[in-house]
Amino acid sequence: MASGTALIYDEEMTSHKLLWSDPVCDIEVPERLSSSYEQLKCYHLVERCVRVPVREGSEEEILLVHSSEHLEVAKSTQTMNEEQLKRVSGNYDAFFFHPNTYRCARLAVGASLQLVDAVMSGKVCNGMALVRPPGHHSQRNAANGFCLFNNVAIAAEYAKLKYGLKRILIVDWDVHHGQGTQYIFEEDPSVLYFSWHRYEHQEFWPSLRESDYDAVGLGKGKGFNINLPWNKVGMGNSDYLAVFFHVLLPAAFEFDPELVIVSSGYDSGIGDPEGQMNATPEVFAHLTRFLMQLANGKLCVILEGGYHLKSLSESVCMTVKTLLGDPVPQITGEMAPCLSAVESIQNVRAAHKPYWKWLMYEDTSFIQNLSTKLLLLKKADPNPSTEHESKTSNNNETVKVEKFLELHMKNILFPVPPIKTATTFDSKGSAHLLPVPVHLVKELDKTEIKAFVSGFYADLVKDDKTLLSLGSMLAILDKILKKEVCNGISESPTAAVSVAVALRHSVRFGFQRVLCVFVGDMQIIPNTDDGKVLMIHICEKEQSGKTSSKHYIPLNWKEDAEGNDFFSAVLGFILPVAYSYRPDLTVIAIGPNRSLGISGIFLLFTLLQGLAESRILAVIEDKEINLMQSVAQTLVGASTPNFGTYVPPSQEKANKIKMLRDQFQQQWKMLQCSVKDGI
Ligand code: X5A
Ligand code: ZN
Repeated sequence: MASGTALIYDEEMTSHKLLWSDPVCDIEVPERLSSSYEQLKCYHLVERCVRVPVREGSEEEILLVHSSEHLEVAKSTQTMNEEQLKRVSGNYDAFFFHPNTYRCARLAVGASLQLVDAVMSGKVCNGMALVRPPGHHSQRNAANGFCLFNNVAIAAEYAKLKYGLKRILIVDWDVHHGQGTQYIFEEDPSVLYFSWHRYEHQEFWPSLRESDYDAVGLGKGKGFNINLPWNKVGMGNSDYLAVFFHVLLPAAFEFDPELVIVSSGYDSGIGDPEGQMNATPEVFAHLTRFLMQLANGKLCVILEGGYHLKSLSESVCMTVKTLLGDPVPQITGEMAPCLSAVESIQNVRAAHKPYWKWLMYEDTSFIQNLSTKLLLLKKADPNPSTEHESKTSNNNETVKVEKFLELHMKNILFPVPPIKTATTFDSKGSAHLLPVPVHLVKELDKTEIKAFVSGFYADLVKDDKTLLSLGSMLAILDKILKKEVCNGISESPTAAVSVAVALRHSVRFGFQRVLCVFVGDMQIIPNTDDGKVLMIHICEKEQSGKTSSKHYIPLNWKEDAEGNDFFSAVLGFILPVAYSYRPDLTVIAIGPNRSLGISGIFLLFTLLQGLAESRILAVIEDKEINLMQSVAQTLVGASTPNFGTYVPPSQEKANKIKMLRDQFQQQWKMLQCSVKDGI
């Protein structure tokens, strides 16, 4: 499998700049590129990437998307004087030409294609291109919104042509609608275009009717254009994540792309004067991580907007750091989407229901008249979702955000241990099956172990085998708690016992929230009454008498024999609950009689790695020892696991998720994806 992250940057793209005064365009400055690159150097990320040179995109390549008229106009600006440049620029909505603009735009296209080549040839696994001018507003025959050529659209057409790709996903997390990209692909079912954007009921630029959620694509392309309009400013981390859980990710897994391209604008980040949103840089680490789970990890991130230099550069760094495989920081902020976001989510799900299997059994209905609903809700719900305050941005605000980010980044960034995964040698010698970069924890001798476990469930430790296994589990857990490793795997003759001890030990250590996902039959339920442990128990049979605690969630689930239908449970339930909870540590245990196949287990491990700063303890019952190697591979990040093809849940299972959502969404608010459910 390909590894490595490409970084493409060329200073020459800073030579395109505004030569006259224009308050609309003056935010698209060369420093956007140079300061992002400087910050990458600062975090020592540049040296960890594979440097790929830029090239000029050829005329032929530009013509994959644009008209020859458009190309000729652009070309003709190279020799113009300022007055002429100003006149041509005036033909477009929010664009400026400089004599070097054409050259830079060709480099921006070429950089994007170099990235596609590096990823598709297997030279690297993923990468980012820092380019100017941006691309996603640019249309077949027009420059628009600081964009001359549509870099991302050309990259997608190029990938289809050169590599014969049949399915490409474009994720446009820029705060503006990439209407250019929508127009180019709206009839094309081979490109799934997703965009969220500040919309404010069509008040916000470019103020198009076709930016709303009901623009789903045309002709054969119906269902392959997904618009999520933000009708309020101030959207934050939880709103973005909710859209990923309840809209983008299920669609993306069902679509099963062969390549993912991000139209990566950071004007959706905090402090941006255009977006006026509140999402902090680490949210981009999480979004990036999710997208890395698709298309076998083939991910091309191409810069679009982003006008608050500090916010932009920190967010770029979070993205590249994540592409490199570093664990992602804990997400900050209250984990509850706002009402307006939930309304948009509900509407886009309703609009897309006819086109997607994953929405087949969801009862979706459109919601209008937000203000009346809001009143009703406030009366009915003593604890309503929060509404964001609208705020105006000015210079003062920009400086405030700069200072905030300075401190914020210091708080959330943590040193990554040099070794990621810990395990112990076991008697059967299965450790040699594990991938290379694991840390082998020294076995303790019996008296040491006895001292170690004496405080725990002494009555449970009946035999040497259990004692030894607890000893090695605790040794591994200790490495995780001391941050010497990120994660670890231990085998156990009785997973339930190991888990009980692990949870107790972590809470004693001082962890406030430990998430435990237990797969299989479990005899002993540890004492979870202190609320410091949240247990999600995935098992085949209904468990009796354990449902009293609100920190014990039984999920009765038997994966289909034919395929894997666990996606809906993970995306629609487990992840939202886990993100609402924000654990300090995740324990995933595989016990006897597991009701999940290997791909379901992969899915759990991979997606839950985004939480708790990637701290995961895996406990695997020794009968399931054959899982060790694949789980270890997922944990060291050596491979992007293949989850198998998406299988939609049966009606019965869809109903189960729906019921669980209704039952728990007041407590775990990231579950909310419709307003009426919340009442
Ligand atoms: C790429 C991008 C924004 C244009 C805003 C014009 N363009 N008001 O973010
Ligand atoms: Zn933008």
